[in-house]
Amino acid sequence: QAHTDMSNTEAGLGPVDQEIYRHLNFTLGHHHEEVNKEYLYRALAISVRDRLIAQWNDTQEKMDGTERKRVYYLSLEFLIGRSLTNAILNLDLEDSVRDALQSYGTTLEEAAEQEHDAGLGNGGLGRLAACFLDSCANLKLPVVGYGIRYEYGMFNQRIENGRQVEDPDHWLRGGNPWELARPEDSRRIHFYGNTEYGVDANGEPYGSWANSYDVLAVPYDMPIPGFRNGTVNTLRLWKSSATAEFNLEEFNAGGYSEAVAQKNLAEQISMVLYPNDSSENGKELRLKQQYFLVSASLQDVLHNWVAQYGKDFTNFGERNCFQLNDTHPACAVPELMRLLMDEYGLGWDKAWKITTSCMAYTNHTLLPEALERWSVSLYGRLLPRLMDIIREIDARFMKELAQKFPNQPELYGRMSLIDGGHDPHVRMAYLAIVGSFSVNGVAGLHTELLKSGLFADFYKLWPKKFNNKTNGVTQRRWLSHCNPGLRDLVTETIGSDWQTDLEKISDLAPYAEDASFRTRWQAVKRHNKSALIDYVAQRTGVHFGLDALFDVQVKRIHEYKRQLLNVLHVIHLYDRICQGDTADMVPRCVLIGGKAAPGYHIAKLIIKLINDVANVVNNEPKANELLKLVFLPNYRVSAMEVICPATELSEQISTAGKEASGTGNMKFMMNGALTIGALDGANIEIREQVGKENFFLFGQTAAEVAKTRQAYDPNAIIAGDADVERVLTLLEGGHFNPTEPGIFSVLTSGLRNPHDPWVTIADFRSFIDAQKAVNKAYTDQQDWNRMSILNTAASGWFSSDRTIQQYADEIWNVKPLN
Ligand code: DL6
Repeated sequence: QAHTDMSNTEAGLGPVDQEIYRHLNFTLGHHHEEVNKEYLYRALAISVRDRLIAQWNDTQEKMDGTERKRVYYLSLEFLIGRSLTNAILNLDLEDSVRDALQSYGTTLEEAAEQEHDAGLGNGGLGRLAACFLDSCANLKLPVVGYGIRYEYGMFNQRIENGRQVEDPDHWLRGGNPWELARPEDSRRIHFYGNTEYGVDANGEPYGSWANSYDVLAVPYDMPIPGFRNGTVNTLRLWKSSATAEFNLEEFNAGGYSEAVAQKNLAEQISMVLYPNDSSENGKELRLKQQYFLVSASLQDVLHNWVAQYGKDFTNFGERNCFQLNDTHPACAVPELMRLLMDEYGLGWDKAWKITTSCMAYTNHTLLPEALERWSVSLYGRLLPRLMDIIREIDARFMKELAQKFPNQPELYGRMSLIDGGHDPHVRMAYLAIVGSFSVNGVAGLHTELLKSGLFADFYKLWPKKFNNKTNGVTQRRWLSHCNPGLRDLVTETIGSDWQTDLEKISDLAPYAEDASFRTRWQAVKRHNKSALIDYVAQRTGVHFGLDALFDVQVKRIHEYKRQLLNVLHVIHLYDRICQGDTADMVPRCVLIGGKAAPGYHIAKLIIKLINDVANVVNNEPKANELLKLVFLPNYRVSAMEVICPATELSEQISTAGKEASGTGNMKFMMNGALTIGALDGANIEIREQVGKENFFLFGQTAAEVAKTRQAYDPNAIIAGDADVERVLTLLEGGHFNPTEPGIFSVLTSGLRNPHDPWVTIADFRSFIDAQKAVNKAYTDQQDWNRMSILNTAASGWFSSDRTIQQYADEIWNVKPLN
């Protein structure tokens, strides 16, 4: 705190209320009687940002003034959400901001609502990157995030007649107070053209990129504040721009659209985030985005290196580490080679040694359709010099393999960076593995499956490269900020250290046995449930009951995540209610939310089904007190901040072996929800931490799923189980959509298909039984609250501070800046 006050005084900053007044009147020129909310938000945001800047400059100076190692987190996605409330929490400004806003007749909550989410990501992978940056700042680690400043983030989702409609998310429309443009650090990026070969003065052969079409990458920096520790790290986002404004001669000659065509083409690159979370899409513009981010960021790092150390790269590999967030930035491997060789004159061997000592790759998926492959012909046309380098890396790798494993042509074919066939493709994951010194998965099971399945050949070759880093989430946003009631109760009970050391939250465990503490715990949950009731009612018109069990599944809509299984359970409950079989039921409000990739028709049909089932269930008088179903539109970071504090049952029901980790599961647990889940991703570790008696397990294991799939007969299961049969009869008979017969037949025939990869029907019975156990447990509220407390108390392992400390110690080998 002393440090902060000092910085503010030095920076000439007055109390918050004065600063808001000054920015409102002078920075923004807003001097109306009635203060507009949008202006008030902006004035407040700038006032808070000013308080970050002195610490930001300090942190930067410390970074520049040291010869210590630095880390760069390269990611096509950073799903930041809102910055205002996060900065206020981290700077400990809440009280003064609340007082200041009171004089304007408003609240912090109302001001915060004015901020658009920075939705620069699809889901788990992008939000993980944001949690990681938060933890790096909290741990004072010299880590810079590099990403793209998309003009349009993740689309806004609306529901029309039960179907998803996508609207563009122009989040920058009102300006963004959380960024500073740094045009002086712009970098030039090449595309197209060809490679020219020659021999240099020393007789060494060289290649160079000729006749390229260039664009500029202009950086915008966002501050990433640590938690009350004087550290503010940087997220540098690149915007694309033309190298020349526009062709004035052409313009004057009347060719208006031709004159601006080049400019538009350049600006397209950072225009919009691709909304696909788990399928590659093969589009040229997407490859442009990947290379654009990577080249700009590597040039930036090399530029800073040369400014500090000159053109001596001897120690570059030891002092820099690039963490690749999935394969999206994997062209960093050939691009660093290119820059070191073509721009700085290093030979292949030196450049390769440096590159492979500073690249590290994180895999986030086991789904084959999500593994990136780029057509060699597209790659070679767009990035000719990189394609040459990839071929050379592959040729040398093949030579190494042949030496180690002679006469195994099948193995070489399997492991080559370029797959064979008449339309060859670059396998980006293999490029990342060959070019990196570390390869990690994101949960224990996921890493084991990578080693035994997808990357088994590489694991045999380089076992030491492979390691696990189980994901985590930041408890600052996902408990302190979003659940102030629980934060205060926890802090009053065990002190506040858990905010920076989540292991300490285990001190709560003994209080699970204290009845008066349980009563207070429950009161907080009910308060949060009331807030969610309002949120849902405003957006859907459906009213949840306060006494019901809040059963929630929010995440991207995907077949493997099995929202469909959740709906089958809701239909089963509805069917029982209609039959009057309600003896052991507890009232339940089921909330499902999430976006479907715009081209993913089955996922969109699942949304339609949820809405149609909701319509019937919510209008059935018999179900009124017992069951509600809602599809909450436009799920995003700020929605989760209202949802997770109020959730009692967290649905983590993916087919075992398909969800790499999951991170929503961790947020719910931290906020005292109980999990119903299969043994998949980080669910396994959640169950280990909290104990099997405090977790509702169902379904087959990954090994059992693999076995089931060899001889799967869902129709036999259906015929032998009256409950599932009734559910399918309702669905197939058009009960939920009599006006559009057969609209869900793709879904029902998928369930009945012996090749259904998600084996939903195989897990139905065990899911229904586990849900019955949930009902039973919920009937005893004392015991439920006890388990809820134990879940929060066991969440210490799932802090991203723990994850990042492991990255720092075991991959990056980097120490905090003090
Ligand atoms: O590691 C973050 C997150 C995991 O928690 C999810 O389980 C996983 O599905 C997600 N992966 C992706 C895949 N995208 N690609 N490639 O979003 O990563």
